[in-house]
Amino acid sequence: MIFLKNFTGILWLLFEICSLLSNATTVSPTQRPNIIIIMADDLGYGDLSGQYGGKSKTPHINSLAQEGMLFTDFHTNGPTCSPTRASLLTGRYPQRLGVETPQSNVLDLPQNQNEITIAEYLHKEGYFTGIIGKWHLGRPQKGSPTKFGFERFIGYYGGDLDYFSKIDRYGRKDWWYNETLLDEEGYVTQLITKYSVQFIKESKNKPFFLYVSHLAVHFPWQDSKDDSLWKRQEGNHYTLANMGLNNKLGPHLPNTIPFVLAEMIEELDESVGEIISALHEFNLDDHTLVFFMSDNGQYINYGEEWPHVGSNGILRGQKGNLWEGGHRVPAIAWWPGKISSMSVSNKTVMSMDILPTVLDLLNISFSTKDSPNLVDGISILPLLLGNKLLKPRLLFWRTPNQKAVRFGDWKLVIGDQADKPELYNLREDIREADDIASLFPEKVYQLKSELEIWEKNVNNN
Ligand SMILES: [Ca+2]
Repeated sequence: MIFLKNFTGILWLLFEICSLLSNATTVSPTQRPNIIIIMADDLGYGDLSGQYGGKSKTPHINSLAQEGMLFTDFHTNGPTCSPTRASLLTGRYPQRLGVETPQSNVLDLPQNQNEITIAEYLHKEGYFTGIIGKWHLGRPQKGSPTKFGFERFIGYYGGDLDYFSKIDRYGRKDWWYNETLLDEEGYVTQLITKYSVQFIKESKNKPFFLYVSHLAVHFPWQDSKDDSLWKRQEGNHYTLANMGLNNKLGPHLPNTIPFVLAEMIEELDESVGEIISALHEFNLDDHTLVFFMSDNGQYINYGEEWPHVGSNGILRGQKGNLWEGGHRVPAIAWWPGKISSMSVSNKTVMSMDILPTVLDLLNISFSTKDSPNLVDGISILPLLLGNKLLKPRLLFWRTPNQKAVRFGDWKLVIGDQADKPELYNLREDIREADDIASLFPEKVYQLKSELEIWEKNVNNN
């Protein structure tokens, strides 16, 4: 009997071990990983050095890529700030939230009352949640991050900010601690870094979700040493003509990154380095998943005054449009011991995939406050943890000026002339230089039909 009892015990033990091994990606409540999203603003596909081939010095971001997974085919849901940020936080197409352009009120719109942000999901699970930096999804007080799951918000509500005076484009002070205006000296990139590290330090004994939402490298282009130069002043209204920074972005030489932008990128890189150092210092590196990404493509030029801003590498187009340069961006996932180092993924991933991935990791079901809803993104956890294939899927983009649909290597872009869609095969023509629509009328018809179905679907939601 004793033998049988022990034998049963051993079998049970083996069963438990097998269960644990088969559920290696399932996370127990006591081992829940921290989640950090580091979002750069307007950082282009060709702005970083290393694998992305840019001219700036980005050793820390390059290390992040070497220790984790670098994506060559990562896309933002919009070619501008707010649409991408809305999709990142909700896992849904920004069109479902009624946002296709940069705008101040998104999550606080009446139609979006049922949306649940990634911060709300994680806060409910006991995570300490914070956003440090740019929000751009609502205005105080009704549209504050603290109304959407973030316990701490240190940053700004608008689309951009003077890096020193903290004045927005409308001449308003816009630097806050939750709903209270802060009057604080300092260069914004460095302040975001300081508060992010502080947040990590404070929460090192409990799981946390930290959204580090950088101003860098959005205009007005100012590097940390330019304290004495032009600054926005309270009460002045900064229009499209002067939202940049005089002519100090230069030298405006083709195929180089302007000095000021290079400095800004290097400051961003320093920030990533300090955040990773903090994780090492507090022994959090082996249970923290870090996503680094940009929110849209870079400006190649910003009108005639700034003819050479940044780089989208060999991609066509820039911020605001739906050729690849507008929405294919740098992205890296990092989790030592879980994500294989030196991985490079050419799988197509979108910003709306982050929320379903995190929910998958924590075994949380997607839901809404009081009605059935749709998650548009997919979990890329199998890709992150095993470099497995993702199912082929249709992907869509839309702005007031353009629409695009992608399936595999094929991409259809429809612009002002709706009767003349452009068709590209991205595997053979990543520059989108050869419109082959006339050679593949059936492919054009098929993708256009899928786009129409999608538009009807998102317009009704
Ligand atoms: Ca942006």
